[in-house]
Amino acid sequence: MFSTHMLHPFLALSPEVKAALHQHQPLVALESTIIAHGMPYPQNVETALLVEKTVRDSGAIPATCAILGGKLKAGLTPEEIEYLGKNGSKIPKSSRRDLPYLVSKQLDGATTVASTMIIAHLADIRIFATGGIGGVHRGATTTMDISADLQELARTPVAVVSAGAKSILDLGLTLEYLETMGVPVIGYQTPDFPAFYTRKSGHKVDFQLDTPKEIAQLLHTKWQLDPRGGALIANPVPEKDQLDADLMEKTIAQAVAEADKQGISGKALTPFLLAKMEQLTAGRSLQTNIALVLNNARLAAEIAERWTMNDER
Ligand code: PSU
Ligand code: MN
Repeated sequence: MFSTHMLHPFLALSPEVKAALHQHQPLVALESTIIAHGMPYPQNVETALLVEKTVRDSGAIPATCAILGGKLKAGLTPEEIEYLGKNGSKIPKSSRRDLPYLVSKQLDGATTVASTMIIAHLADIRIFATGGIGGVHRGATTTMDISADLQELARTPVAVVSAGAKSILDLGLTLEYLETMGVPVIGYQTPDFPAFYTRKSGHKVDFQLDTPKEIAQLLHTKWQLDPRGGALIANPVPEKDQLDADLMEKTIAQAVAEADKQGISGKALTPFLLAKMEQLTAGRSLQTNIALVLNNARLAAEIAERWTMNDER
């Protein structure tokens, strides 16, 4: 029997991802904005390949997503990952609103959490691992800068495993927004919403679950109740890789002030802040970033495995 993902005109699955779907093997979607805009070359490519390896070692098949030549790709070759990483900011960062243009013009794009969720959904992949999601920016009460990632979590049925979100964002408002949009926020083995570089943000999650099995059960139940919308699985950075909270707060304030001074806004803001943070911490934030992405890849693979075991498709 063929599912709809075989028929979508703009979707291009790698042979490995296609085979995994047919054989009902666990799959984990991965994004590419983190490659092209979230980390410097060559660490971005090394990390992307290591994330894929981690997913495999944990028993699932990785499906790194991007737009290449106007195709919505799920599953990239190492050469394609190298291409995205090497060209970095020359590859447009692409969220939901960018897809029609890039696809109709047959261009390339690095996918954010939002657009990776869209591709994952078309490909019938339910679990997605990243570093941090976009959210409500500090100062959003006047700038209205709210990441399209949050709307996507409200409408597209994919579960996103992240280390929370960076406090370059207003995490309180981000959680309020998710509540309004009906998105469950699950803490993995923690009652705290993590702040990316640190295990705690001062905010709580809605629910704590302690095993991949329980998370998979919650997702099944959620999608039986209502097939729309995703969930956010918050997986704190490992203790040993955590950065000092006070130092990070100072650094973030400095980065945000610098963005303000230079008038950076719109889709350029998040990449600007990420690069600034790395510069201000002399690369230490990058090490933490890599560690937490790998940690998320592992958990996502474990959830995907449980998900596939009781998948009634
Ligand atoms: N936050 C990070 N690292 C990232 C991003 C966010 O810590 O790489 C990227 C993700 O791809 C996310 C996007 O989906 O930035 C959000 O951008 P915006 O705020 O413009 O929606
Ligand atoms: Mn924005």
